[in-house]
Amino acid sequence: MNKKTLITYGTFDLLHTGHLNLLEKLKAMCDTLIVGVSTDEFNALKGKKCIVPYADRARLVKALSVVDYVIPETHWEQKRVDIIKYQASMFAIGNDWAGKFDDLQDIVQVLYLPRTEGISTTEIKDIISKSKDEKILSIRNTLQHALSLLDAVDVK
Ligand code: C2G
Repeated sequence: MNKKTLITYGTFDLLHTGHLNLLEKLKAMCDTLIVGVSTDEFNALKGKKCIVPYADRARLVKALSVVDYVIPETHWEQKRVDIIKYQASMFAIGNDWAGKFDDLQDIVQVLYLPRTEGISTTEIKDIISKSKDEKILSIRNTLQHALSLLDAVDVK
């Protein structure tokens, strides 16, 4: 029985369970899962600024037991070349991209899978930045309280 290869692409910044859910689903559909991880330069083209540099994002994705190979994603147009080079029979990605890669249907089965709700790299970044703002506010309040105590003390 011929081995089925599936290829997908992504940034995978701050790797989280939304990414893992997708990759686990993809691995369940194939024998070999290839993941194209967007390089930092390509992310700049996508208008994305990553927290985690490419080498670490690729290493983390490769460390997942469901991932067989990781390749760099350096430009939009490489998908067609990769699909032929790796003889992939399926291309899959989250449905936030629904319809965007239908042009590949002449050479591969194109699948869009539901995203995991309630988690995203953006939301994680927002939570971190919010907690940082809260910490700064609490330090400022503490200092203001200390200064008001000092003002209240009669300094002779
Ligand atoms: N994803 C998901 N659920 C989430 C977040 C992400 O299923 N809560 C999926 C996305 O749909 C995508 C993959 O995880 O299939 C990687 O997500 P990103 O790192 O955001 O990838 P993206 O920047 O969309 O890059 O050429 C394609 C692009 O490289 C895709």
